[in-house]
Amino acid sequence: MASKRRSVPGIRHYDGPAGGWGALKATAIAVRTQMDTLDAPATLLRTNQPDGFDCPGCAWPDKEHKSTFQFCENGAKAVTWEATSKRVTPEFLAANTVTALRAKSDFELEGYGRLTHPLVYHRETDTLRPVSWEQAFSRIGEILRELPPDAVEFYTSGRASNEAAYLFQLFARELGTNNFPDCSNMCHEATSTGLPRSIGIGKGTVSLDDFDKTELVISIGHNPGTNHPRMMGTLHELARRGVPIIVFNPLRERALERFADPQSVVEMATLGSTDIASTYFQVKAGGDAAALKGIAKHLLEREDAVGNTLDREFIAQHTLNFEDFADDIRATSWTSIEQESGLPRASLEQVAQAYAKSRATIITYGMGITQHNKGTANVRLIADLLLLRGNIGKPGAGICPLRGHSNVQGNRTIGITEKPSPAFLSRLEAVFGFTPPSRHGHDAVMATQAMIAGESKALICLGGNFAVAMPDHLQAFPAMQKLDLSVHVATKLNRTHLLVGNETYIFPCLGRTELDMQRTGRQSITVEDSMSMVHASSGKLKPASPDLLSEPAIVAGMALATLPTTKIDWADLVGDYDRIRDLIEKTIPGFTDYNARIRIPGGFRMPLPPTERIWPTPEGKAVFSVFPGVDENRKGEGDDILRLVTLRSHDQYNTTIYALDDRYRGVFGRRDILFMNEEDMAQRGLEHGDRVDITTALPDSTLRLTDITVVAYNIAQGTVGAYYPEANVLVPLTYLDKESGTPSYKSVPVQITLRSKEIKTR
Ligand SMILES: Nc1nc2c(c(=O)[nH]1)N[C@H]1C(S)=C(S)[C@@H](COP(=O)(O)OP(=O)(O)OC[C@H]3O[C@@H](n4cnc5c(=O)[nH]c(N)nc54)[C@H](O)[C@@H]3O)O[C@H]1N2
Ligand SMILES: Nc1nc2c(c(=O)[nH]1)N[C@H]1C(S)=C(S)[C@@H](COP(=O)(O)OP(=O)(O)OC[C@H]3O[C@@H](n4cnc5c(=O)[nH]c(N)nc54)[C@H](O)[C@@H]3O)O[C@H]1N2
Ligand SMILES: [Mo]
Repeated sequence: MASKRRSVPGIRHYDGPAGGWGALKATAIAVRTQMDTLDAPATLLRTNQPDGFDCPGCAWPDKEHKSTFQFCENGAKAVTWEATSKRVTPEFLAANTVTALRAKSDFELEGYGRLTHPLVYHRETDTLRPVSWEQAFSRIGEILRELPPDAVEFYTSGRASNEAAYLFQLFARELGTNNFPDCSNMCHEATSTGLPRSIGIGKGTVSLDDFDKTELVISIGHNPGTNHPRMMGTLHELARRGVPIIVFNPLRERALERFADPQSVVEMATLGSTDIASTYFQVKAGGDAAALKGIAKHLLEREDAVGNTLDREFIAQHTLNFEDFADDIRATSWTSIEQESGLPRASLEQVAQAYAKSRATIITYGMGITQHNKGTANVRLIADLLLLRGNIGKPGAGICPLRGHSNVQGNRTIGITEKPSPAFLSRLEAVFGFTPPSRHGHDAVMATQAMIAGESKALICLGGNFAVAMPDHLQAFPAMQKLDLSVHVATKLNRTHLLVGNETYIFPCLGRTELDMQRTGRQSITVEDSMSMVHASSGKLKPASPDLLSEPAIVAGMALATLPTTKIDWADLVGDYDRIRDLIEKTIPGFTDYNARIRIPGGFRMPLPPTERIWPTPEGKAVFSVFPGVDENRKGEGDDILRLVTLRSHDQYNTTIYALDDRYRGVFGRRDILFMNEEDMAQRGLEHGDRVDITTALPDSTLRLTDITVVAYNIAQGTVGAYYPEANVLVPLTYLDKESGTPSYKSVPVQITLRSKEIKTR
């Protein structure tokens, strides 16, 4: 950091490691401000235990779910945020109009606490009022029955359990639509779309055991210190064992540099820490394809020169299309690779050499790879690189996409998809006796477009904060307000709920931590983590209010009221979730003995044929993909264009903002900032603390974010960073990966203009 930089309120250099005592302190604050401190220790101790609940924080697995309590700062925040003692009461809602609440931030809205009653929007008074469950369901049924089924959108946020999501898709399909926009469309859709072509399944192939056996980890485009904190324990262990960890990330993320493990008595007592990344490459935003091709290029060069670099036997026996891939890599010039990635050839050669030396390599990746308009190609290039040395289907090796929401992977497995397979649909028909629609439905962007066009008239959200998570709020927000009906199943209030349509219902549901009692007693739900382990989760806390229903009960209530001739015994399913799992077992492969196997602590693993070198592609082999060129549609961009990445702070869970700090990046009490490289600042005559306007630099774009403070930061040249969701106003709805539909949240071309040299005082 430069020495004589002017001081900017809320911006302080953070020098320490990630984790450590800072993490313990942050946990204590989360507990103190949200929970009854008497309940807190017992609740936190039940996180990810065999008889407890699955942490709603992230999808990183646990060793057999029976390890001793794993301390996790952000897991604790997620739990305390749900188990808070604050409540949004009918009195509060009577005293605050929806218009007034809509002016609040998501941070303030969620801060009011848990929802306690089913609510209906009352237009005359502009308030949300309690309504009975029966009345609400029956009115929703009336409206839905009048609409063409394809005018209804069924949104899922990946927290929903397998059971709730399964009922949700049954409801939609019995009604007659495959409109399933879901959070995965904004997240790992590039994985779900890209990997089946490469290896036959749209999921990762590694397990925690593989991390014990690996000789090299390449970590691309994810920030585990914040988003998958329990992964830090694994990386910490690897680093201490001397396993190299090579990082590609435009930002210097502290946890990937240095980490003090709160589980380590020695590090905590001595204020010590461990270096995590053995080498850290600050690739340009969107430059990963070029970097991956550079690594592959050196491997091919080395194979030609000295041999013994590629796994020739594996390639011959298990793959197709190698020659086309190799031709394209040979044809890609080092100049274009260096220019696009922002990394020198020597660095990429160094990675290739480390890779050639390792007998078992894992590549982990996150949103830095998928949220690009070449996201699917990025994912396939990662698979290609692994295939070159036979790194799929052997111990210690494989591909490891870090999933987002704690059950986003499970939601896809049990049928939340706008493009269902004919096999799945015919099983539904055989088991339930109705004919599900086979027309493809809408993903998240298509659903928003249909709402904007006035073609979709109703939106039912199983969790989430749909409009705020989506790009281009200027279009998405008014589209919500044009709907005939919006329904939100939620734990807390957010801005999407308040974008009320003609009629709007908000349904408060039980959270993961809470006791779910039904006809047959205490229920468990099930979830699938990033490593395809399916296990049970059951809460014990007293529900936030006696008027809450479980997610399965709410979905069933709506379905019963909407489908007069339904073929499904909804009440029976809600009374005993084992019955829902029986149906999942009958209609979806991989769930044999579902109910028995989730009763074993730790659960079971979904079948992953590539781990045994069985490739469920049409050709029965793994397939190399060709990604011609290196760029992300940069053609025609001027020199003054920067690439914006939208980021999560350390104090947020997606659109849920726990607090306004981002400790490891040295930001405190504010989010209105733009991280910028000092060279880029100097070129534009900008200083640390200047206030700027950001505009999206695409033809016809008028997208703009004003009065943002520039912060000099260790970020790759050509790349700037701002917080999600505030910066979503800059992301065009149609600027996306055409293959997967994923918005390019991490590569928006922008221009920066000076607004004021005067530092903002707050
Ligand atoms: N505490 C907490 N946990 C979470 C979440 C949360 O918000 N808070 N969200 C959950 C969800 S839904 C998800 S999807 C995951 C998200 O977890 P991550 O995948 O870690 O997502 P992001 O925070 O968006 O960060 C992506 C990282 O990629 C880097 N990056 C940006 N652009 C590029 C690029 O072009 N190339 C490369 N190589 N790197 C790039 C950024 O600098 C950042 O470090 O976490 C899940 N867990
Ligand atoms: N610019 C930009 N935009 C992005 C991203 C980005 O990196 N940059 N990331 C994208 C990604 S990866 C994702 S996954 C999406 C996230 O999109 P969503 O999943 O739609 O958003 P969340 O913020 O996770 O949803 C928060 C809300 O979920 C509700 N909730 C919490 N717990 C529960 C529960 O147990 N049950 C129910 N029914 N509701 C609950 C609460 O009401 C809370 O307000 O955002 C995407 N948008
Ligand atoms: Mo996500």
